Order: sequence, then C-alpha cells, then structure tokens
Amino acid sequence: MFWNKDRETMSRKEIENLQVELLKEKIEYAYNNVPFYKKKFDDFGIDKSSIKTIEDIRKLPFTTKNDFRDNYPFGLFATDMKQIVRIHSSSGTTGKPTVVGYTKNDLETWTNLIARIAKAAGVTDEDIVHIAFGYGLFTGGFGLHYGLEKIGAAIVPASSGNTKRQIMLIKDYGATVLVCTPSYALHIAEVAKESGIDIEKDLKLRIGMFGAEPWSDQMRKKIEAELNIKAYDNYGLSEIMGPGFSGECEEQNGMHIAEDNFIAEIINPETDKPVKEGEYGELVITTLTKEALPVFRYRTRDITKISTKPCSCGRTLAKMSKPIGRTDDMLIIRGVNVFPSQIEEVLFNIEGISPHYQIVVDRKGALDVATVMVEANANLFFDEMKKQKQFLDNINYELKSALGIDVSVKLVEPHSIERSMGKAKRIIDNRKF
Ligand code: DLL
Repeated sequence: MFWNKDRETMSRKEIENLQVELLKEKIEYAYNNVPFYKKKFDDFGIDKSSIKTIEDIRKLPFTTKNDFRDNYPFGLFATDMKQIVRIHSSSGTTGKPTVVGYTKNDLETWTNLIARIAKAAGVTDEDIVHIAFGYGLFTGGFGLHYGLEKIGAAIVPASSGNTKRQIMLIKDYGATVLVCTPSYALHIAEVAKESGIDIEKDLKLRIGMFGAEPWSDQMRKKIEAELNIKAYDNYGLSEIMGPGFSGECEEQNGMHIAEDNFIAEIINPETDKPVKEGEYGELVITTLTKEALPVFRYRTRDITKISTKPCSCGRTLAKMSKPIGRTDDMLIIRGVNVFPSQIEEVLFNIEGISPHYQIVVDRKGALDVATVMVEANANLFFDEMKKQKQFLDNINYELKSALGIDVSVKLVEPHSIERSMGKAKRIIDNRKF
C-alpha cells in the first residue's frame, strides 16, 4: 500500500534530479540563514553553482553531533522562533542534549513520511494503533502519532511505562498495531504470558512497527512468533527529523528511504570515502526539505548498507538494511571489532535461553574480557553439572565461530536482566580508556 505513489515510484533518474535541485536550493537557504553554514561553506568554497550532480554532495563538509552541541540550543536553526512550532531533543549519554526544531511545514512533511512508512507496513484506517513510545522530548511518540492519525487509524497514545496497564489497554481496546521498541515488544509478550493472557485468543494485534534501536532478523522472528504479528522495522534519528526516514514494506527486507526528502550516503568511517553500493559503512544523511533545521551530511554513526535494486513492492526508493550497530557501539575486544548484533544473532538460535542479554566488558590487567550474560528460560533445568557445562561450551563455541574471539558466557536467573521501556541497554563497558 502506498501513501503517495508518485513519490514512491519515481525513476532513479527522477529521484536524482529532484535531489540535486533540492540540494542546491537548501545550500543557498542555509547559507543565507544559518551563520554556522555560511562560515563552513565559505571555508570550503561551496555555493549552489558547485553542485551539478548528486556526487557533488561530497564537496560539502560533514556535520556531526558536536556541531549540534557547540550551537546549543538553537544555533543551527534557520528560522526565527516565531516560525518554530515544536521542539524535541535527544539525550545523549554525555553533555548537553541535541535540540531539534520544526516549522509547521516540517511537521506536515514528518506526518506524511510517517503515513508513508505506516502504509508500507500495511496499516489502514481500520486499525487501532497502540503507541507505547514515550511522548515527550523523544521523537518516537509524537513522531509516529500524527502520521498514523493522518491515515485514519485510531490512535491510543499510551506512552511508556506500566507494562501491565499497557497490556490491559491492548486487550480491552482491541489494538491491531503495536508501536514501540523491539525490545519492549518482547517484554510486553513476556509480561502478557505471565499474566495468563492467551496472545492468540485474547489479543487482536496483527502488525508491529518497531524501531529506535538495533534488532536482528532473529529477534524479528521471535517477536512475530510471540505476539502473533508481522513485525516491520523503521529507522530515523532526531537530528534529521526523528522516525520516518525509512521503513520496511511487505518484503520485510530493508527499509525504503524517503529519498525525495533526504540524500543518503554510505561512507567508510575511517577514510570518509564512499563505499560501493551494497557494502557496509556509516550512513550520512542530508535533509532536502527541512525548514527549521537543514542538516548537511550528518554523520549518523550507524553502520548499514544501501541497495537501489528494484523491490517487489513497486517502490523505487533505495533500501537500507537493518543497521548492524553504531561506530560508537562497536566494541573492540582484544583488537577485534564486535557488534552486539553479531552476539544477538548467535543467542537467538540457541534453545533454552531467553532473548534478553547484556554484554559486559572489563579489563583484567592488559586484557579485555567480555562476558555475555544470558537469561536461562524458566524451564531450563540441568540435573547434572556436566550437562550445564556442555550447554555453556556450546554457546561459547558458537560465539567464538561468529566473532573470532573467545568470550565467556554466564547464565543468569530468568528476569535478572533489566527490562527497558525504551531503548535496551545491551553493553556495559567497564574499561577505562
Ligand atoms: O530513535 C527516532 C526513532 C523513534 C526511530 C522511533 C524509530 C522509531 P534518536 O533517539 O535520536 O531517534 O536515536 C537515533 O537510534 O542513530 C540509531 O542508532 C538508533 N535507531 C533508530 N532506529 C533504528 C532502527 C530515534 N530501526 C538512533 N534500527 C539512531 C537500528 C535504530 N537502530
């Protein structure tokens, strides 16, 4: 299902032409309205006449999270506050939050882009949509709300917290669509079962729109089985708008990027050079339609790959694959790069453990030691120590084959790993650098 078919099925040439046109416009707009960009573009000798093809975007300098921090709170805004009608922000782990603003037109664009990803996931005006993302400064709740409302679905703005109450609402109001983080969806399934809910009989859920954190295909399968739904991924980040940058269609095999509103590049994060299509690298995003906060070549730090191959759904918009991690989430353990998603993939294929895990990294002397804490299922029971050892050895072996390094595995009690209502905390890095 399409939201605006013309935009979603343009030829690749039409997409590129549109992107070059909008990019030139936005360069001039930012130059005239944001002192930060005026200076940056002057330093790099950029004006709109230097942009002729889409590749010319590489002449532009990158923008980073630090640029947002240095211009805190409103220094990157291109309009005066009179035009701003909404402010969101994302709390980083360190320092000041990143502040983002929207004009009326920006909210309209955002709404349409959410409607687009919701339609792609199969949501209709007959659905009842339970949104369990936090409503507040986080872009998840309000972001998804308006687009889903626009397609005519009935929205239950439950926000986050109190899982038992969430389940009661999902059941009593007959929600057919669930919107939250994938880890919270699993937690909802877990608590529902414990509360004696028969998910197939008592709930009417059919679709999940999940995002805001990395999740593997194995985790998708688990969520789909537990909640008896089809689970669709969607991706976005505050700095460039929030959710709505990309979302999956019925193929469930990559997220179509809103290329009529953004330019996506994949670069090698070490050399800053573009990688070949289909290779993994860091996603870099340029906004083409934002009024309040135009952003050029934003370094997302998310590692993904992009394909422009035609999709069976009919959309021509390029697809990004599930981000496998972030450049700053990548653990370097004894010199080997490890992403939490690689560990997740292994764990999800092992019977007897639950899908909740955490990776703890310590430094013992000069050596990095990673311990993967996994929850045993409540019904996992060993009548002999030998069997438990075999079980752990097997997980160890699988992890070693996947990662190329030895990590230790610790089985912990069911429910002992903290559940999150929002983004799950997968890594505890105790090393001092
Ligand atoms: O998480 C926006 C969002 C809300 C997206 C709801 C989807 C649904 P931030 O809080 O600024 O914004 O965090 C952005 O979260 O750079 C990724 O590292 C991660 N992320 C977001 N979506 C996905 C996803 C929102 N589908 C950061 N898969 C991004 C993997 C994701 N990582």
